[in-house]
Amino acid sequence: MSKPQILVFGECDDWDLQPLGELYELHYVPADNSLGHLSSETKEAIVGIAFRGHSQLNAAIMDEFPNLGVVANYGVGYDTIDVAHASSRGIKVSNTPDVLTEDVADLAIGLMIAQSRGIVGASAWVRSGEWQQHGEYRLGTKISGKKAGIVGLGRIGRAIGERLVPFGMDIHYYSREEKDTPNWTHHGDITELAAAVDILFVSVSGGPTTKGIVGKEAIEAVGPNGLLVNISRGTTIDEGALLDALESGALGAAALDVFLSEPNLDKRFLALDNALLQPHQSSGTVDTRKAIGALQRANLAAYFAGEPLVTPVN
Ligand code: 8YV
Repeated sequence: MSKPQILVFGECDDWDLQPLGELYELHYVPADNSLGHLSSETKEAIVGIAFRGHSQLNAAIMDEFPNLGVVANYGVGYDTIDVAHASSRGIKVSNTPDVLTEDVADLAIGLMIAQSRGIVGASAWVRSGEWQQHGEYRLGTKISGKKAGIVGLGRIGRAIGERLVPFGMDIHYYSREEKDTPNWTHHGDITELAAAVDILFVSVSGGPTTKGIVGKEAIEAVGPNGLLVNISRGTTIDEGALLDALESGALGAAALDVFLSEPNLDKRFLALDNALLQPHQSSGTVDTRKAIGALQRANLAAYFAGEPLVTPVN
């Protein structure tokens, strides 16, 4: 029997391509996301998409494939996929929750410590010989015992909170509804949360409902001695207001893994010495990336076996 034909959209590690190729006939999308190289026969034959990355998988792209039945996303966030359109066409969509929660939360904690203690700049201080020439590096900010706020208490937000407990931190969070927590303080307003804490973590999922949810007022409420950590999506913060506040000192510091127009981030970020910048790598460990790929394949396998998806989105 011939293999089902699927489109590999975005980069794919060899350890994922190999098992995918055993089960499916693979077609590829080049880096510019163009589809012009695919003949109309191929487009008709494609029944699934293994999707990865942060470009748009919109209605127009889906409609190039009349027999598309499944989109298996590599990642927990599916803000770039038009799920409503997929549902309207009966296309099933899956994501990869849980398997990356720990890595993302680990990086959030790493960013907090690295930025508060100047770890990246201090390393450069040693390498450049400035330690010998000028002595001690600038002093950092203590984090243990401080107040931390988490915007969004889903899987990742909760995992961040759990990691903050051993630091003796007083934990506050924003979510629409109050959640069951070990004495963490709920706020129904993000600016109020930001004003109550020293460090603000942003961990809501992306998409239209959270666009700019952390606005100018909230950013400024974190304050000149505060730290803002974003491991969610660039869209969740008003990026212009964030840049203004970092430039003026209205916000003390930021540690950011995500940006609005990544990887072509706003050049203003590059001139800031109070911003620690990361290349959207919070799930970027070999262990976790292999687990994400395995879950993506498990969803494809379930679809082609006629079974319910393992981690369905719609
Ligand atoms: C992806 C992510 O795994 O899961 C998500 O939503 O943002 C990432 O951790 C990564 O970007 C691969 O595309």
